[in-house]
Amino acid sequence: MPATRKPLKPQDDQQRRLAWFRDARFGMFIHWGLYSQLGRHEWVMNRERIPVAEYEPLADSFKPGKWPARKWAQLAKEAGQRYMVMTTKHHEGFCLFDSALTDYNAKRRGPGRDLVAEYVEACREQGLRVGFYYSLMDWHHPDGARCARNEKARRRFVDYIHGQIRELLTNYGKIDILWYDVNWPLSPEGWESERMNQMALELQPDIIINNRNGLPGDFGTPEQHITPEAAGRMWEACMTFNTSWGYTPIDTDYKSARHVVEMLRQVAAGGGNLLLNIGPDPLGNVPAPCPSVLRQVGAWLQQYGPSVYEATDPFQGEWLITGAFTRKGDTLYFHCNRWPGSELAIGGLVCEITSARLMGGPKVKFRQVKDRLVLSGLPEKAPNPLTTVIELGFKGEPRQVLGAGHVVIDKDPWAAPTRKPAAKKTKAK
Ligand code: FHN
Repeated sequence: MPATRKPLKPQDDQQRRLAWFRDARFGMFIHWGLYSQLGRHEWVMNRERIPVAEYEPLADSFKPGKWPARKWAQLAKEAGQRYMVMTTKHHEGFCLFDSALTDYNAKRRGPGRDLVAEYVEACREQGLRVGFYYSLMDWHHPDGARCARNEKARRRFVDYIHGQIRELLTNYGKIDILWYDVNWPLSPEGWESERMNQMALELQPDIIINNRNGLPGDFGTPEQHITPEAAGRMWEACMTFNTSWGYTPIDTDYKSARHVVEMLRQVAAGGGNLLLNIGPDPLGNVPAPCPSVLRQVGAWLQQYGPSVYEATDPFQGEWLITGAFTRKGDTLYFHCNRWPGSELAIGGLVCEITSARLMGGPKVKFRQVKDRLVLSGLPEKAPNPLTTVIELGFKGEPRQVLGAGHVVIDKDPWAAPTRKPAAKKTKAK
C-alpha cells in the first residue's frame, strides 16, 4: 500500500467488499487435517488427551490422494455453492500450507506438497471464491497456551500467528475470505487483532473478515443454528452435515437434502448465508451421503434458485405446517415442503394478491377473502419431492399477521395497521 494512503478503516468500504458475499448465499466448508486419519472428530487430540509427541507422527502418515480439492470444487459447483472455506490450520497446529515459520506443514511432511495451493487452484478452476479458515488456538505450538501467562511467549506466538496470516495472504493470489476461529486464550488486545485485520486488508484490499478474532469483523458466524444478526449486519451460519466437522465415520446422522433446502430458505429469509461443511477422509474422499445430497440440492437450486439467491428482502412470516416464505420486493416465494394436495390455504397475508404460479411453471387459481388465501387446482402430488416453490405476486409489500387468537378481520384487511389513539391521560384529581 503506498505509504501516503491513510489506512482504510474496515467499515469505510465494508459494503463494497461484502457485495459478492451477500449474493453468494451458499458456501462449502472443508475440515481436513491430521485428525482425519483418526476419524474421531477434529478435537480428537484434545478429547482423548493425545500427547503432542504421540500425535506428531500423523504428520508423516498423512498421504492424501491425487488432487482431492478438484473433486470438492466440482461438487461445490454442482451443489450451487459459490465459495469455499478450507482449514489451512486447525487447532492441532498442522499447516496444510508451506510455511517458513514451522516444518509442521504439508509441504515438509507426509503429503510433500502444498495442499492449500491445490485447494486455491481448484476453487479458481470452478470460478468459486476462496476462503481460508485459520485457527488462532494452537495445541502444537509450545507458546500456544503459555502465551496467556508469559509476555515473551505471547510476543513470540502473536508474531508467529501474524506471520502465518501474512504468508497465507501473500503467497496464494487473491483471497476472498479470512475465517478466523477460536481465539482462546488471548483477548483481542492480546492477539493484536486490530493490527491483524489491518494487515489483512493491506495485503488483500477486497477481503472480508469474520468475527472470530474477537473483533466484530465484516460478518457474524452463528454456528449450528440459523439466527439472523441485527438488521444490516451480514452473517453466515456454519453447519455440519452430520454433527462433526472433521471426518468421523461413526457419526452417521447426516442432514437430508430436504433439510439443507430448508436451511437455505431460512438463511435467505434472514439475509444471511449458509456455510455447509464436509469432512473428507485422509485421502480426500468426501464421505457418503454428502455428494449425493449436495447434487440433489444443486438440482433443486437449478429449478428454484432465484427463490434463495435473489430473495434478499427479509420476511419473518408466521409458522405454517405446509411451508414458509422468502421474499423479493412484492413477490413471496412459498417453499412448500409438506404438500397438502390440490388445495393449499395460507392465512394471515394482509396484502392483496395479484398472481400465483408454480415457480417456473403454470399459473395457479386463487381466491382471497380477507386474510384467507386459498390456492386450488394444484397437482395432487408435490411437483418437487424436496420442496415445491409457489410464486405469489402482491400489490405492495406483502405482510403476514396471524397471532394466537382466531380473529377474522372485519374491516378492509388492506388498510395499514391503525394505531390505537393513546389513552387520554386524566389529570390526577
Ligand atoms: O472448535 C472449532 C470446531 O472444531 C470447528 O472448526 C468449528 C467450525 O466453526 N469452530 C470451532 C467451534 O466453534
